[in-house]
Amino acid sequence: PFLENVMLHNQFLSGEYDTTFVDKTPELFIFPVRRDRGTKMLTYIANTTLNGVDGAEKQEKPDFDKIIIPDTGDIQTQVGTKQILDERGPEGLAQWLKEQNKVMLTDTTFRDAHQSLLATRVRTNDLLNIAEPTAKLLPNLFSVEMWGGATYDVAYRFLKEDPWQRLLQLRKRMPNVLFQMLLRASNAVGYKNYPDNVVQLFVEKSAEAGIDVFRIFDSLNWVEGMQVAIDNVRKTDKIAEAAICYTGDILDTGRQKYDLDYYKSMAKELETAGAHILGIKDMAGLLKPEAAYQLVSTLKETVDIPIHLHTHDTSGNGVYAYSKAIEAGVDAVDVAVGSMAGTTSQPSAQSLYYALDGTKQQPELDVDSFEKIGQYWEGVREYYKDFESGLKAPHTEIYHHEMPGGQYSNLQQQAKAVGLGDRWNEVKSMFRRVNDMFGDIVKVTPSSKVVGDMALFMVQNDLTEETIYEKGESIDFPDSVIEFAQGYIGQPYQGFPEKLQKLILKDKEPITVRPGELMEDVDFNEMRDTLYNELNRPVSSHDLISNALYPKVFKDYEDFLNTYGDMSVLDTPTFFYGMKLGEVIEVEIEKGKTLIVKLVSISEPKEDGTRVVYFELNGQSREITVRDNN
Ligand code: 3PY
Ligand code: ZN
Repeated sequence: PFLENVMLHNQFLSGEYDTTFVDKTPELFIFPVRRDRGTKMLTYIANTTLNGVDGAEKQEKPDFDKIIIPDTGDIQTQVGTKQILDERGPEGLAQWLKEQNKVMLTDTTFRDAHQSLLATRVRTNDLLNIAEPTAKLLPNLFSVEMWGGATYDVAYRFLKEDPWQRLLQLRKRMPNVLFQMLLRASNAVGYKNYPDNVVQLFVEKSAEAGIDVFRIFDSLNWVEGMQVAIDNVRKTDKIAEAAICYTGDILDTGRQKYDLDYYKSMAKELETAGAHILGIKDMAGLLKPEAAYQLVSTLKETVDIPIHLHTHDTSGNGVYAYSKAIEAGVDAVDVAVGSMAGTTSQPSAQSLYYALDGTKQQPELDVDSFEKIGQYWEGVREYYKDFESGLKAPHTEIYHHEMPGGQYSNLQQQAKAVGLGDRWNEVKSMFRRVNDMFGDIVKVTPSSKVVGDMALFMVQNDLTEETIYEKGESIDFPDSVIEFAQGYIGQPYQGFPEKLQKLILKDKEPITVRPGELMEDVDFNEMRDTLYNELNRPVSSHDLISNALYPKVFKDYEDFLNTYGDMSVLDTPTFFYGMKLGEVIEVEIEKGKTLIVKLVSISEPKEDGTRVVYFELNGQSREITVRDNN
């Protein structure tokens, strides 16, 4: 009754309320649902058991080894970098980082590592189980990268869970270490530029929900495109880590577009733009060891702010590159827990630790703790084996195709989906060819997606560079390619190749200003009213943001919730594979409320193609009828 009173209060009905309360305690606003939660959940399990998880082929549920969560005994959570930020502010924290003699580590296991190895599919449930042990066992980390990049979209789209809940729940369990996210500047966590007030609200609410370090980059290294994001992060008193995306090869004197001077001047610009930390984002792992040494030494002389280096270990040279960067004085580097490291992911924390034995910069950490946490991840990784890229060893072709680590497994999935699985080598070579056709551009989300889309398009249609120029007038290019040529994701360094741009655009006019300048602000008040009517519940600012960023994905997620309820509570094998006959699982649907589910039997198909799936739910028989699509 109390809640109903609140809900019927005219301030709620008119939508004029402070949404912070709704943002932080969404569980208070979930009402007795029309169909009970148990039935919805059984329907999901029955459906997945018979038909497989949405979009994937049905598979027998494998027998996974039991997952071992490290025992933290009576270890208390120690204060860490989060408390330094809270006490000294972003400038104080940056100063502190610069003063450290030992290299600091960011652990990317919760974000980039699985984005790069497992197509971003790791579910919140598997993160929550290791969150507290990570906070307790690794209190000396600089930060944990756990949000942003592709995680936002994938959470809603494929995992059917709320990325904001992931952030809030992790924050509760990890109060001592800085939380870091990857922000694609004006593209936020999407693939296109959004109006400035969307970026502003996104940053404000992310900071409020627990993000401390915003690594901001522009997919074309266009500093003008980063300013709005940097300014908004600064307003929240959190850390603006503005990043340079590293592309090409400064050691290759035959390729001068991106030379040391280019990086120097961009670093200076980012410092002037308000960066607290300078990021070097080597998203494809192209930074060779000697290049790392030269780049970091030069940039250390160029800027006063600390430098944080990110790489991918695709070539196998990651630890060597880091050790040269550390020799040159880099302040922090990104690593992943060993069993989630290597190849397209970050270099292994443990490997780096041992590689630095005998040096004064060796990070201060308990390497055995990393090993224990690594054992957990080794088990969990098995759940996601269908999403592995198949890359089993160092891959030096990366120096040729330059595909970002986070894109490799995704583009491969996309290629398979359009029937180009067996022409993957061609797609990779085409990726590089397209880069050169576009004038040698920075390739990182979303510009890398444009290059990937164009490469797939060309291979699929048997087009070559020559035929593009011959037949370009009559070719309908992919939408993302047209938007890129229009300037909608920003301006590439030294401009677009004009001839190709004209072929792609035909009679469309390109823009040369920041896309945000031409876009109207989103009217969030109006959106809140519309959503309130559609969703029939109070609308949080998180809902507004998701609806502004991904309207279709967000609506599909809401539909899923209405049909099945919140399935983030399921264990991962059950979420992906359903249940086996006779199997019993426990599901904690909310704190202190656990359902015990047994799959008893499945009937033969009926004439209408449905089967009855017989369960026991807390000892009571339940029948669910679902269509068998096989
Ligand atoms: C992302 O934008 O998701 C990336 O990881 C880019 O490297
Ligand atoms: Zn990365």
